Amino acid sequence: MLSALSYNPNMDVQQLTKAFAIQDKLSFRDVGNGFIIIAIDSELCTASMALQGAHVMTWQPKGEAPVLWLSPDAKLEKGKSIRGGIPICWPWFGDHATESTFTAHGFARTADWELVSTSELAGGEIEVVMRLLDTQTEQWKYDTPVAIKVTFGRSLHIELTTTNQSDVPIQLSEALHTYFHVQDVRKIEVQGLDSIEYLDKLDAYQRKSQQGVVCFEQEVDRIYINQSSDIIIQDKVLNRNIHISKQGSQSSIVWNPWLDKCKAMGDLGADDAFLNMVCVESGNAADNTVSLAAGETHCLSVTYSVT
Ligand code: TA6
Repeated sequence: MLSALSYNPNMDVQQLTKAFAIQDKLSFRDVGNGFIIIAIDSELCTASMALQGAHVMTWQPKGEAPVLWLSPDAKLEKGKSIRGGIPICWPWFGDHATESTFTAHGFARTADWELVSTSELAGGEIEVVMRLLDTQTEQWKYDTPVAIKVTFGRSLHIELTTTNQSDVPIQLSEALHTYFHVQDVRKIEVQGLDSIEYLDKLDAYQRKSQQGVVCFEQEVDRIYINQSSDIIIQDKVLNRNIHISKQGSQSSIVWNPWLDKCKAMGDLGADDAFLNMVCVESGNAADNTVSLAAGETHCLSVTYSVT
């Protein structure tokens, strides 16, 4: 049942403000042509989130450098995916398993999600709940509503919940495709993947085993499988660790485009933008595709924190 306050894609900033704003903490902005974002500024953090795709764009705990990376050339336009932040790859990760013409990483990240609720929690965190109820498109014929709950505080907590309301089992692959800000990708280590098997996208998806920490001296594009433990991004220049702790996720994808792909993609902001970002994505992909029985619910959740 839709609550009276559910956002529909036609609500304007004034209507959203009346229904969902939190004085001095959460406001709405139309950044052009009806592309509306949520702006958060609390005692704990600043953040922003696009209604399209329920896309967290920025998150910065007070007193910290930004934790997420957002391209200065990110397109904030209807129907275009946003380069950076946390794109939601759903209901498939990467290229569609059988249809090469289908949108890479699924359609959730450019869909019009509904805003269900905003609230301030006892500890000062700001919680935003959004959902995508109408999931049946020409690329996906199943009734599988998906909801996201984001808790913005000194840590960032995200829950992505899919319910299979169809009467047949579905195959779901997904990822929170998170772009993290680093000072120099050549001077970081991604820890926690030692001895984990991965599919190397840059080598015909050959199966390999990670030796020690992940370092970056060239393009990296790997799907680590059967992997559920915590990951740390150690930034030796910013002298900080970004902690990634997840539930309901058996895969982690590690990606940096490096120079040639960064230039070719053209929306990362500068030829050397790859130096300031790394993707460590928590999801279920490849061997870890989730088979969801009729009526079953699946939740992928992750918490980011900085020390
Ligand atoms: O997660 C890594 C990856 O699949 C890369 O292969 C690259 O395609 C990246 O995602 C970005 O994809 P996008 O569709 O957002 O340009």
